[in-house]
Amino acid sequence: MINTQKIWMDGKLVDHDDAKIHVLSHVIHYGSGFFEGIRSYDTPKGAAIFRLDEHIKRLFDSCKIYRTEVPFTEEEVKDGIMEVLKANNLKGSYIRPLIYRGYAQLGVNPLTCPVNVMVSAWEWGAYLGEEALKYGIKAQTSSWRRLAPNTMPTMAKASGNYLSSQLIKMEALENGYDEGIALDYQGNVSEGSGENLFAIRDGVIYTPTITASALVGITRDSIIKIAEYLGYKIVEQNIPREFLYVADEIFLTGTAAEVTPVSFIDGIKIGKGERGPVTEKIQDLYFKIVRGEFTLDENWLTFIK
Ligand code: PPE
Repeated sequence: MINTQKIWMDGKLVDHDDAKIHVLSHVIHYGSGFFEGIRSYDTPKGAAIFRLDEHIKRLFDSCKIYRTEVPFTEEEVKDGIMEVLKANNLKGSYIRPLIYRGYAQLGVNPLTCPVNVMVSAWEWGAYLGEEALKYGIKAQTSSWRRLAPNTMPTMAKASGNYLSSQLIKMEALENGYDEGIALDYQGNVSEGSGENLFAIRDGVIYTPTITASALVGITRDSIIKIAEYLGYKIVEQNIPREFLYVADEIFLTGTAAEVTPVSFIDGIKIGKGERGPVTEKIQDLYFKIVRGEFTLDENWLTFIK
């Protein structure tokens, strides 16, 4: 069970055990939910949420793509997040807001169902384990492709999209890997089941464009800015699968995964098969920034009032 006490549901804090929805809710049957994963960190100036504004904007963008009118403003959802963090006495946490189609009717058309909003938060450590942050993970190229354009929009962080991620993740675990990396519909590198990907070769940092069915990751954006600050050249382009094998370093990024090195792909050693020096430099600065020990952009941290 998730260790949290108070959950915000449609504007009110409710106890963990009472935070329930009806089994006939549209979202359960048809995946009609839109969510975010956000982290807060304990900083020297108190607890702060990393890139809150960008996460809430993406949440509302996801809703807009699916013609979902949210009965709360962005500010109200942000206030809800603050309330949840305070009510649960959280400093470092993982925050999960979800906007979903609730219960009225069944049938594919979501427009007949109400739009509900919930926010929960809890302590969540390293996504792929503490060791992974230091030594890297073993990944496989997934046999599952990411969603093709004109099928389901990958700019929306929609619950239904995560059926694709589940197939990628289960296959990787079943085959003894930590994570799966999916190709897009054309066979170029897309992303991990819950992370964007970066590959380094000869000092240049490459990442797939968002047209390769990758989520518009907020950590991805932060890493691009951090890498530029550190003086690296960053290139967003199509990346063929085999480029990964000959890369000097690879790492995955995400709110949950933070900056996780990849040491092997499909059994092939990447670089020296450990966290590389560029990855370490970027990872270091990322952690300093989220923990409030270094400021690259003062708007990136929202302190808990
Ligand atoms: N791609 C996918 C498919 C994805 O789910 C995430 C986040 C990212 C890229 C990175 O996006 P960002 O967090 O904005 O940098 N995945 C979230 C959910 C993970 C989960 O297991 O749940 C997350 O990291 O919070």
